[in-house]
Amino acid sequence: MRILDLKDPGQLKTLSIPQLESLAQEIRSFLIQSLSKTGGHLSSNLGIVELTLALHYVFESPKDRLLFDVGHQSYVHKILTGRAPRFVTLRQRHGLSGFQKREESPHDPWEAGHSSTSLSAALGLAVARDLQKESGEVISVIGDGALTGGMAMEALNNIGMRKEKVIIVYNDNDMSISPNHAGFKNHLTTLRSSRAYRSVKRDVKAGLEPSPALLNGLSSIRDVLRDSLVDGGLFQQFGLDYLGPVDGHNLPELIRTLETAREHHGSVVVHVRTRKGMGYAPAQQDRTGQWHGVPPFDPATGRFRSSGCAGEESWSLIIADAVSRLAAKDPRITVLTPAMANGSKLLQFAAKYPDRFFDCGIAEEHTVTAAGGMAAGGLRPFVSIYSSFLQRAYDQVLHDVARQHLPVVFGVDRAGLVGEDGDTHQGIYDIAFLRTIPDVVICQPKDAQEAQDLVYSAFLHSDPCFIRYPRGTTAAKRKDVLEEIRTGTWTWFDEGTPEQIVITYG
Ligand SMILES: Cc1ncc(C[n+]2csc(CCOP(=O)(O)OP(=O)(O)O)c2C)c(N)n1
Repeated sequence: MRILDLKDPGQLKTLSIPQLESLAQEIRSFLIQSLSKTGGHLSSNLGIVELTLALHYVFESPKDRLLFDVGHQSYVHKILTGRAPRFVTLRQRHGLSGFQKREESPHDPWEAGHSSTSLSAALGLAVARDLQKESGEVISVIGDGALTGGMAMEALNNIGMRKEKVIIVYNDNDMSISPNHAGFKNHLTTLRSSRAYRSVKRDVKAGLEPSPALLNGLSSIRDVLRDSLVDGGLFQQFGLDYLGPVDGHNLPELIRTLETAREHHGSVVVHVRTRKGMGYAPAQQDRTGQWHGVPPFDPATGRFRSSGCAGEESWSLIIADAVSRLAAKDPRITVLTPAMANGSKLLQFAAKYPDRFFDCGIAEEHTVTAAGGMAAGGLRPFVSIYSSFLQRAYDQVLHDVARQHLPVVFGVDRAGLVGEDGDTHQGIYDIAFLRTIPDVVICQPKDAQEAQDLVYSAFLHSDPCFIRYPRGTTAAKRKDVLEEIRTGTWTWFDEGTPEQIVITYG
């Protein structure tokens, strides 16, 4: 089957497993070729090819509603729902969105861009279905990164106590953008060594003679016990039934398990283990997150085609560097990020000061309040956060930080227009909502020197301070010395004519 001929996911139903497997490989090649020209979210989509095929094979979209949390991993879904020919326009003006979009297709029942919303939305859709006596499954595909978001936890808690059926497909690849620093991973290890698990294991062992055959059997009994006690533990504590873990690249196993979930009465979690970047070596080996969202690249060598200008450096790097330099002299400085260490160029700081670096997961609210706590305890936290994601933490900025006059410095990254990620990611609201909060400073540098001077000045300030800076690069002209910029001061650039005055910032 040619990728460009795929019009409707119903076409998959007649395919055999080997045909589906070969289609999976064709989809991977298509993704690599296409994204090498346009850029986009490569790794997450390579990892979810078989899972998306299995979902469309088992369920009937659009009657059954498929929600992809964040939506950055919905490319395979787009291909299977007739949108492959539009991939040349991916993430361009009037082109194919990089996320699910309701106006783009009846197969997109929900849209996002910000993380951890799909479970709440799925519950809402399930309630609407049941109250209006409609049919169809509601299925949310959510990654281990997105599951670190507080909203997802709130939704799990609520779904677990409701009668409306939601199928939760937990796409576990151990990675957020970069490795997932969430307690989830540890949850598995902790439970594995928990007293309950160890005592069941001991009891099973004690009742059996240790012959090799029995020991093999014992391991599978142990695995079953482990899976029920361990992997599903978290979900079962929320009152949810659990299936898995399933190999996310094994189509027959995936199909069987999803069919069981479809026939299951009540909400159920299907735990799927996938490999981010599967099938393309540079992406599959990446642990830093640079293959999560890529610019155009050479598929043969895996080299990114540079989009930067000579003699320029990224705003994020200039800011992160300045924080790092100040941290060398001031041990009170800590850095927090809600899962954006790579994008905000914090990896060097993390390596240099591991005890003072906090990747809090995709948890903006928690990040801001944790920084508030650090400030109340005498530290000088720097919260690096994308403008668009700071929207999530308005109340934490207002209630937890600003109201208490806590000296938290915010690096508001990707402020202004961001381009390809589209409307969900534009950094265009922060000025409006931060201005409603008393006693905070909002500023924006005009060049690299001013950027590092503003970082220096912000740490001298005793109230919250927000330094906005855009995506992209600026001329790499900065001195070694950092100087204070006082609020209420300005620079004249052009005397001009007395009738015309332009006042601006940044
Ligand atoms: C509120 C919010 N914070 C941060 C992001 C940036 N972001 C996009 S995808 C992603 C990682 C998602 O990880 P996971 O859910 O495990 O999916 P994977 O890419 O690993 O398949 C992050 C942090 C976002 N989209 N929304």
